[in-house]
Amino acid sequence: MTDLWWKSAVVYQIYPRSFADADGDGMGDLGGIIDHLDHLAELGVDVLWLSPIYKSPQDDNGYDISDYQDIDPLFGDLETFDKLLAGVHDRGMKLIMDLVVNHSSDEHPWFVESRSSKDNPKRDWYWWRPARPGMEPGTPGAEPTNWGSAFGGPAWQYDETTGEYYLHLFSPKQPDLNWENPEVREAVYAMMRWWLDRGVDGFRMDVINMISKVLPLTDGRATAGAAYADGSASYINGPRNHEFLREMYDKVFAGRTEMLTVGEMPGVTVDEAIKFTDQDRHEVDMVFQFDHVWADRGGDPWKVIPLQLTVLKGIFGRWQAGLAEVGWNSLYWNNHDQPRVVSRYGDDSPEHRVAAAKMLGTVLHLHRGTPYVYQGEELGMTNFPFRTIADFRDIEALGQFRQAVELEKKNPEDVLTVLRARGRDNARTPMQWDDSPNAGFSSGTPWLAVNPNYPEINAAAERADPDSVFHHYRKLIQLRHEEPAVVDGDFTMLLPADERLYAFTRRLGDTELLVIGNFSGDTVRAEIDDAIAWEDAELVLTNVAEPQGLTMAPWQAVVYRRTT
Ligand code: TEU
Repeated sequence: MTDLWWKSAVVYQIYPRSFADADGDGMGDLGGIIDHLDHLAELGVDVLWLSPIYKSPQDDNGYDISDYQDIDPLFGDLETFDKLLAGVHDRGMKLIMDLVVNHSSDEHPWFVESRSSKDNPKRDWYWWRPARPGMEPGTPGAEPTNWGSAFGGPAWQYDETTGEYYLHLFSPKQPDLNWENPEVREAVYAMMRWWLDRGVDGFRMDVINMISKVLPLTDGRATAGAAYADGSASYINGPRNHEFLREMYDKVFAGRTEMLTVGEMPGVTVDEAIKFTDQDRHEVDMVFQFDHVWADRGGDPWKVIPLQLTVLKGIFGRWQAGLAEVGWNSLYWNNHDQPRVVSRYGDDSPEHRVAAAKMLGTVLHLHRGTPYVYQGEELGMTNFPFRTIADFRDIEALGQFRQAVELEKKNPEDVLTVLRARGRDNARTPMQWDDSPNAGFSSGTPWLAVNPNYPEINAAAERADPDSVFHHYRKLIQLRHEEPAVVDGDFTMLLPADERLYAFTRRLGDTELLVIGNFSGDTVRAEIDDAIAWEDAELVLTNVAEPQGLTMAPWQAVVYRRTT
């Protein structure tokens, strides 16, 4: 078994275009990250994950890559990257890159060649198919399968050069790479080795459970009222997924130590995740599952259903139990695709925001797994007050809005209500550094508006305030570093039927931790076995000035420790 240093680590995700702008063009960059490394060192995180900084037409903010081995001029250059990497390593942190290889940009030279003719040597590097038999190529409904793409519209783009279609599960500017072709895989592995040789410490792998497709590609099940069918049965956890990741391990990671690999896997099940993260199988160290961030959506994509705490606890409980013996969990509330958790599952009103943000952080970080903090989460940043569709920049929001309103005839206000609550731009507004203009993010015009609450919510104010969300996150990270029961303790869910309290214990040897979070604005007594004894235990962490034992104030969190 290799060393599992990442079990006690906390990862911090940076979305570079929204983190800090050093050159005043309104767009975050590598220089901005370098300028703020001390903020991250003070927070105490062990690993930084950078969302894509490679050369890209920026159709999906860099998740469409046209050169995997260069930096986009928006962000800097390779020399600045090396400086950043050195700055990270000097502070005892590691740096992992985003690996986006389910698809490339349509402007990548591989795709430019591939589309040029049917007999180009790179033709088979992507998924080309003729029109549906009997249909006129390029006409509505002639797509090779009936699948919709993640960003609205069909998953196939007609290309006049050769009269065929190419597959794009995301934007038309993100053609899917054909992983069946060994040359594609070798090219990806070579590129990965090049980054590791440069000194990076691993990868977060974008939609890596979509790289193996079920052959032949066939129609998905259509749903009434939807313009396109869901093709996911043909590409989620496909038949060669494990084989490809094992091959990647052998050809890229074997023999290298202190690496971290995390696979982003929408729709992954517990059973599959056990296999993906079983250290003996040599695939990835951990996966990002989605169940807990899909807990507020039902069958109708254009409805937000209020969080039911019992559902959320059921999901986490299942994942904690499933990966208890074999495998490992990643833990996250936020990333660049998710709305801000304090607005989503907490309460972002002035009265409760700080307590709710700390409570949510506490509950998450005390689970078994590796926690991820997304930029601004450590400040309790909130969703943005979007008004109209014109306020959004995200290709997903714009594409889905168009499909829902124009093709599916949904009520635009209903669609907007969901985008306001769940849209990805909520996470992408600029990082709030201080109370100067543009929150200290940029001296130019930010590419996406700054949240107007920055005079109250910003890093400078929080670093100076010992009771801030920032210092609470710092303590959570420190607790993981110092208390082995947080890392290795087993997990037992308590009060599974309670709709307001989230309670569990962690035990390692004779150390036992009790964690309770109040997901409500009510004062609630935690009726657990042993309550009186627990009230005499050591209170390791809380978020209220005058804790009343197990009588939980609104949005309160407690962590107790005892030795038995
Ligand atoms: O996201 C994958 C993914 O499943 C998204 O569709 C996500 O579930 C959705 O956007 C939530 O609203 C990854 C990246 O994280 C995302 O930023 C990219 O747009 C996408 O892949 C394509 O690369």
